[in-house]
Amino acid sequence: MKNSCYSVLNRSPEHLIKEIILVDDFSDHPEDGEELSKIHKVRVIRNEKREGLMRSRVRGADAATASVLTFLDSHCECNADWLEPLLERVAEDPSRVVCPVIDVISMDTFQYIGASADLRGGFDWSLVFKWEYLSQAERQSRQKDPTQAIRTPMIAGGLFVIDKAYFEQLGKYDTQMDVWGGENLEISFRVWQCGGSLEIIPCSRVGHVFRKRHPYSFPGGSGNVFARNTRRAAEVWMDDYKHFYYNAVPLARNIPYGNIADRLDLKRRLHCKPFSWYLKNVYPELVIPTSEGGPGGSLKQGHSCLDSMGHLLDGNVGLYPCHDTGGNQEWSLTKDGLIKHHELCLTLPMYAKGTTLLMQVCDGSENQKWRYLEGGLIRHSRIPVCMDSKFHAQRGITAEKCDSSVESQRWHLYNHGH
Ligand SMILES: [Mn+2]
Repeated sequence: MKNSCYSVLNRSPEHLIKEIILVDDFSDHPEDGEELSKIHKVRVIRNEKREGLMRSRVRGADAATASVLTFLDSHCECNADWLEPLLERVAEDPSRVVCPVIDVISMDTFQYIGASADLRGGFDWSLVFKWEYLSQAERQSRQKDPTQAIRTPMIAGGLFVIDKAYFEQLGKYDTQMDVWGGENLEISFRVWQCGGSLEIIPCSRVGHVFRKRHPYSFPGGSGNVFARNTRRAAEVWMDDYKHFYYNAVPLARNIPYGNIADRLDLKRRLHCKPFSWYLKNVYPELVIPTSEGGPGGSLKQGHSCLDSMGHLLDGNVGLYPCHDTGGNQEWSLTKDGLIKHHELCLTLPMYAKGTTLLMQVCDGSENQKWRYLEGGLIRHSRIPVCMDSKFHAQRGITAEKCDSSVESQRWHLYNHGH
């Protein structure tokens, strides 16, 4: 902590640092803060109770008097000349939110390990952050000019510079998120969709100590807090694409995420673009699971999967323990509502409840059109019947009156390779 402060003070031009605000999130050792507040330019703010990262950061930002904010974690070491390239980008255009390259400081030995600058931040449909290599074309262009900014769909989290007025105009952080996690996702969607941009500036490097585990416990378990925060981000920013997240993380469907009316209001007020715009313009590499020709998937109920049982044309289908290797369990739900097993489509041969579904040649007829609903129901597009497995042992999968409380009608779409 002390070293973090000294690295900021010693490796930045004096006139560019107005103050260092440390937020003590109700730690067990208030005397540490008192000690740190003796350092030149350091101001310590102590929370009255444990607030978590988002509310603490907003509190620190509100207390800041400079016109540009630099967020850092307490376990960082700023490298030589780290600050100027970041401030320059923001001075040129205050809607840029910029990050340094994050080098790795070993948790065990404190060894400083330089990270590749050919990386950017991305994610898959589980909405977990990951580093990914730049495309061939981007790497080549970087070889010509290694100083150029790298556009990134997502920021890793803690370390970035943002114009203070822009941070406020954009709605700071979602202060109803708890503890930690998911806030980087939320701010990344928000910046891009509401007219800003996110960049990694390769001329700036800051070391960060990566912990193997969290230093404190999460109330309700870390998975639940993470899912709650992530749900808040998905519900506000992802429009209908949130269903791909729920398909990838079915448990998240049951986690209450609180009230998001304020955030939706903010989104309207700022005239933010839809998630489809973000996918098309910022992150076209993220594969949409149901697109035609995409990787096949499976339809799961607990540990069982929808299975062709080796039947062919005009055969029925059943449930079988999932083996996750495709084959008879490979299904894709296409954009136009077909449920395909290779060239066959799951068909409702008669418009009557209790009818057994059959695999027939895909012909685009209405008997083959389905809709995947929130909660996992798969409803026929014309009549209110849903795919049900309750008679699978006797008759195969049948179409029954839709009822979201029935386990045998709830299906989770999994996509291989994601
Ligand atoms: Mn950290």
